[in-house]
Amino acid sequence: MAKEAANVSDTPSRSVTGGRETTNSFDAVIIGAGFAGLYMLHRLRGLGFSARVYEAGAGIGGTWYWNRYPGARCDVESLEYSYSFSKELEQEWQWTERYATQPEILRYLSHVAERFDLKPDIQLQTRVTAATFDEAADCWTIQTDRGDRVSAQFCVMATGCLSAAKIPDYKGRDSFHGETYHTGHWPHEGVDFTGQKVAVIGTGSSGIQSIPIIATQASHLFVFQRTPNFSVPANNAPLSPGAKQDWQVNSAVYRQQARTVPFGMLFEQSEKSALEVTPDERQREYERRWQLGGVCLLGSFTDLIVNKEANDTATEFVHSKIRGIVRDPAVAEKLLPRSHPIATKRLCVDTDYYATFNRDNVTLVDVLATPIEEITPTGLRTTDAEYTVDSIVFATGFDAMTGALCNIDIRGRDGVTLKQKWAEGPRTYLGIMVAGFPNLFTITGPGSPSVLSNMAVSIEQHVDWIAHCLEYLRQHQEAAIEATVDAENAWVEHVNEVGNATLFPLANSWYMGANIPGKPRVFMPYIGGVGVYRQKCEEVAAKGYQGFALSSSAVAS
Ligand code: N01
Repeated sequence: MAKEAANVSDTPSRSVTGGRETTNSFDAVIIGAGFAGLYMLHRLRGLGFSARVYEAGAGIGGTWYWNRYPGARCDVESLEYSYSFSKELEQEWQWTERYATQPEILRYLSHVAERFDLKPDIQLQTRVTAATFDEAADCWTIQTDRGDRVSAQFCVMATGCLSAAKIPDYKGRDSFHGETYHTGHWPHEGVDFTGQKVAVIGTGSSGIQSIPIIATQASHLFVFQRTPNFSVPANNAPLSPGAKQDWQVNSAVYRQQARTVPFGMLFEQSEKSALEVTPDERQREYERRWQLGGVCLLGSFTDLIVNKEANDTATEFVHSKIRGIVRDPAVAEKLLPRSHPIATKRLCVDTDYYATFNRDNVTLVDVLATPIEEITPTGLRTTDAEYTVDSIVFATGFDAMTGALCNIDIRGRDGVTLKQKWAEGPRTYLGIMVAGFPNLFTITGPGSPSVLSNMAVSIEQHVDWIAHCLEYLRQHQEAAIEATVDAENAWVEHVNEVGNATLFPLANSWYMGANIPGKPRVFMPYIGGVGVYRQKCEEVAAKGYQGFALSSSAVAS
């Protein structure tokens, strides 16, 4: 690290093990080597900070390393779902499809890691188990499951919002004699379901992407659906040479737009209310966007996520589409989402999802009407019937946004754990820092747009903000930065106020923590919009990190 960086760290102590030089002190430890961790490492190294990345996986890629289920691909257009920090990287990388597959995204991230020589500072197959703040030294002690114990002035959580996979605690769960899989921990060698009877539990994005493909392999597929979900067609296709060229020429303009629009995505946003146009006009607009494919349906009108009556018009439209695609009216009826407004759970983007229920080898099981009672040695038993299967796929989601953070024993001031601090729901300032946890940063943490945005855009914004912050501390010879309780309280109140002005709280979604029994019901992301949020973060920094306490001594007040 740069010597002039006063208070940033002492000279790291070094030792040599097995011919490899090791050190036990860094300016920053970064946890996770996905989109966020890779870019954070690149930025910090560029500024002369020493950094070590710990990654639980045997390879880099984060969510794209783990989620290898059939059909896994991005639901943000690949050109937009990529880093913007390097013009050269952007010019040399060629996406092949409108929505990139998981293998292609993983290849991209490997290319980034190679191109920027990131691997020497990444330790794979190492799970961070604990991070403890040392108040006397203003630094973090980080421990791993491989026995590492290192200190770092800054600890950056790049652990992802959807990385703590969740399998429901069914009675008899371990008694099943066949194979079980979770979409978020898919075997790297792949799974061939040919000739098998398969159960898929869950119809969120992962289920909706994998079901059409598993259906083409399985002798019979049983889809266990608790909540019918809204899905729109991807209309995926190879990227045309024209689209690629347009992006190469205009990417700077597009990137800048993405940083300012509400969701960080470039789909067209209408300026009209759904209620101010005629039913015909509304229908035409929804139809146009359905044909375009992807989440652009959400931009049809301004009020879809704030006005139930407006939202109902989009719901009706999708219902009519489902009825048009699914031939059996009874099955179509079961697939109609009615319990939540459209978009208040993540809008899914699919290829042939609803049409899959026209196949003879696919059965939809409504487990809201007939819940799963137990997993048996041969399959599943609902209150209505017994299903014999060879494999069970859990597409049952994640302990989102807080799970990966709280799974690590993170202790801030006075030994208080993050889990204790967040017992009633996550509390952060700007979604980046937490009062009582100095020098700990949470990339796309709860209270930031994160999962409601193009993650690539939000990750870059957080990483850049953190990098500037560390530079500022170095320049001003400050040792610690910590969110004040007042600023945190005001931010949490703001996040809640903005969230409560929308329809999101009406859904039992993972955004609300509703998918985890006992988790507090709090709307966790910030729905104020990517552009607005960025401006707020920039203002805070421009005002000398307003709402944060900076200290050059051991203890921040
Ligand atoms: O998980 P989910 P996911 N009994 O939580 C059901 C991102 N992602 O992995 O709705 C029966 O959405 C549950 O039912 P219910 C994206 O942000 C992106 O699919 O709780 N069913 C639901 O149907 C996404 O939102 C991409 O009633 C149970 C399903 O399991 C997020 O990851 C691709 C159950 C879980 O759906 C998570 O998606 C994939 C139980 N006990 C994921 N417990 C793309 O980029 C849960 N369920 C395209």
